[in-house]
Amino acid sequence: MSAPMISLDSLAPASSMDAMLAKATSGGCSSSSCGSSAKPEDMDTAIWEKIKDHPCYSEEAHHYFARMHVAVAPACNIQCNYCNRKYDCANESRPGVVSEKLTPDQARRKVIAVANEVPQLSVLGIAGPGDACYDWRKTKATFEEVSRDIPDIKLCISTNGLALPDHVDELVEMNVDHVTITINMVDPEIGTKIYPWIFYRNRRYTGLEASRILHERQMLGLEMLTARGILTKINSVMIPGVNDEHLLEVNKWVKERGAFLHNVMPLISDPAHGTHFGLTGQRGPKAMELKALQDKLEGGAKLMRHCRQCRADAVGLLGEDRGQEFTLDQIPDEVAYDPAGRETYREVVARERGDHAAAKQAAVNTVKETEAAGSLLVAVATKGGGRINEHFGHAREFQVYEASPKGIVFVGHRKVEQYCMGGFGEDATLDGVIEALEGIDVVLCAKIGDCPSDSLAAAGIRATDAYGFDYIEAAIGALYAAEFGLELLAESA
Ligand code: CLF
Ligand code: SF4
Repeated sequence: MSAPMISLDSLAPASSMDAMLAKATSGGCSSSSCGSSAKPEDMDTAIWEKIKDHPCYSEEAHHYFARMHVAVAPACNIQCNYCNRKYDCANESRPGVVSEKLTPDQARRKVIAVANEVPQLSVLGIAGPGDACYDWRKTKATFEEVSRDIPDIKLCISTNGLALPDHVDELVEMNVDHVTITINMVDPEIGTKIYPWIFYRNRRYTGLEASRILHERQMLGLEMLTARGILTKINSVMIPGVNDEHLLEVNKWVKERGAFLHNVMPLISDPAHGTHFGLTGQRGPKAMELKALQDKLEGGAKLMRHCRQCRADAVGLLGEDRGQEFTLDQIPDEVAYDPAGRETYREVVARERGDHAAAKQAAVNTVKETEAAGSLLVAVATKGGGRINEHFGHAREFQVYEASPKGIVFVGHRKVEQYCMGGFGEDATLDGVIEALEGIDVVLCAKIGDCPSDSLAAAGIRATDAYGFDYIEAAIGALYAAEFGLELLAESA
């Protein structure tokens, strides 16, 4: 199989089309033959136009495009048992203190600075650290200010839904066409185990009444958004023993009300975060428990499986966080938007993703044609661009794909501590990486040494760098065909 050596990640700093194309075509790329559209055949064109550059709403887009969050909305109107207000909103973030809360003008300057430096940027999201709809004045001002300078940036919000119905008309006016609602229950009895109180119409409610109001407002908000053609994503936090099985019911309800995606995220629970669940010993699900629930949900509302539970001030591709490069002290008082980098990047991506789509389709066909009965769980080290382009020891996460007679699908990711620092690997870190790769059959990466490869093998996980820089699905297709009899699997490194 040919292995064109492109990393779109490496294209990012190049500012001209010529420079980006020169990098893209080095190593034997054949991209010029392909069209710019990778639209799935079964998707409506209008919907594809809305999601094709949104890294959360399209799994395919998340290989190419970045989002940034601005932490302009610190106030919240409910209490979730998995949240400590000193930390990011768990609607959209892993627990970790937001570095800086921003005013709308500071947010505007930060977005422009990021857009000038990160050509992958396509979406501006407001995901707290409180609730974007409750802290509405600042959310609205931020969107209005940024849209004036960067009219083509997509606007996206995340909310608990309580205040959402009050702002749907303004969301339409502002052209916000992606809204996430966190819905953890459709049975208020279960809600009492997750929400101790809400604050609604100047009154505090507790117990069953609080959960009933929240539930009704969430359903109303979802129905209003669907009626206006805004794409909705439902986030649900999977809390073992509380709402895990109940999320099957949630999935049915939100599908009936027009949700575009359902994103089931694992509870992150740690006593150090100071949350009710953390302090009372409520555990989060293991990776394979999450996958089992997601597998059960297949066939209902379409699932998002590539969520990274971002911080409320995250910047970059979903698997990375470049927030520390854009703290306020590094941003000038006056900053002007230069669209050249983003425009050029999009042109290069349009060509690259056409090639990627063709390679993916060929690989899926290969897998289906083998008529094998088995499945393979494959963990991939990647820096983006849809390719196997990260060294095993440098990976901070692995993307997980399942190959089976149904095709090749992205089924999740596993976060790990970087194993190799400054040329040396720590055994203890490697043990943690191997633990995180529980259930994985094969690891694909751009490079791996004998030591980690042997340790993985001892744990029953094969690893190879034989497909380095290939498209992910193309490599998995070849691997699957080899596994089930067509060719011998490439030798481990
Ligand atoms: Fe941000 Fe959320 Fe918009 Fe994406 S994140 S507001 S929809 S731009 Fe995305 Fe991050 Fe998951 Fe959220 S990976 S936590 S789903
Ligand atoms: Fe925390 Fe978000 Fe829940 Fe509010 S909605 S309590 S900020 S997790």
